[in-house]
Amino acid sequence: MKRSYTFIPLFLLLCVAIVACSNKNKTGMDSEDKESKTIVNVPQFDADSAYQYVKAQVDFGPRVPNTAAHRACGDYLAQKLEQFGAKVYNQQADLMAYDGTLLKARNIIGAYKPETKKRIALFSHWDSRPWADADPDEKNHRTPILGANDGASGVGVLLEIARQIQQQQPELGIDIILVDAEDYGAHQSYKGAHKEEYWALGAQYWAQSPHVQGYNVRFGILLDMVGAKDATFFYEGYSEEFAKNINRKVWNAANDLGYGRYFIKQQGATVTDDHLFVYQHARIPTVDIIQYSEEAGFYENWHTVKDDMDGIDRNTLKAVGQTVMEVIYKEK
Ligand code: AHN
Ligand code: ZN
Repeated sequence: MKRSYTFIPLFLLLCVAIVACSNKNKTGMDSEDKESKTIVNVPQFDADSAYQYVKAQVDFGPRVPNTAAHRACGDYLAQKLEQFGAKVYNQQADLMAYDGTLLKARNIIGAYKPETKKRIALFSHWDSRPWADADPDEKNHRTPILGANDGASGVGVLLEIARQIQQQQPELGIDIILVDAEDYGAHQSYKGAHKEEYWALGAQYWAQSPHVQGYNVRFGILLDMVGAKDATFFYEGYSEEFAKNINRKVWNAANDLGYGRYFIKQQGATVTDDHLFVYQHARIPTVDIIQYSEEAGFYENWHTVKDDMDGIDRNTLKAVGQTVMEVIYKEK
């Protein structure tokens, strides 16, 4: 008699377990999860959130190296990456500009899953240009720019991606690399040679001495001027040369998501930008998502005093942010 009391609950438990298992098999969830690894839920990029991160940077004023606004914004960016759970590295360096000015530069790196070998790097420059030397009004040619699109837009998208990563980690390790002193290239009026190496000083420094020894990643994606209304992004020339397959990967992802009106599958300009030096010095194949059109060239308010928040459109931030998330979460 005593034995039957223990036998009955055990028998019932076994029945429940069998039913549970057979139900799971009927839904197909078990086998699907194991067999087709391409099924990943990519989180939804929040464009309102990204917009706020763009605005927060612009609210500091022009982020020109050696200014208080630049220092304060650098602290803000490092603090946000920290808050979003990244391991944060600060690279401080004195970098010589084309005119001999020593720039107190700071690259800010936020690393997710720092111990993982399989990695992707996402880049954007966080400084803004010291002069609006492409402004239609010559009186503005010595005025620093707000760089809402040229600078803050890419960083705003990356901060939102950092926030998303904290909530749901992709399989690969992700490095968010905010480079400084991209936009200190020679003033338009400069009479000397206009060298490529005058641009992207922070990226050149990082690529020659990365934040960790033996650093390597599969590929990189650079965001530059990714916030303007109706922006178009073409295959950039150096990206085609050094990272053609990554260009296809990103543009295919964008088109699959329905962002084909932004991501045009045709070659556009060749642009001296951070990704060139990342490839040259660190051999990391990196593509540049940068606004360009055959009719208008770069962003219409590029290097003018009008590169402010009025030019920032949430729809473009969404197209770029969701596309980058699609790429990084689907990578195995
Ligand atoms: C040149 O004008 C050669 N390169 C521009 C790179 C850049 C500046 N991107 C944003 N601002
Ligand atoms: Zn610029």
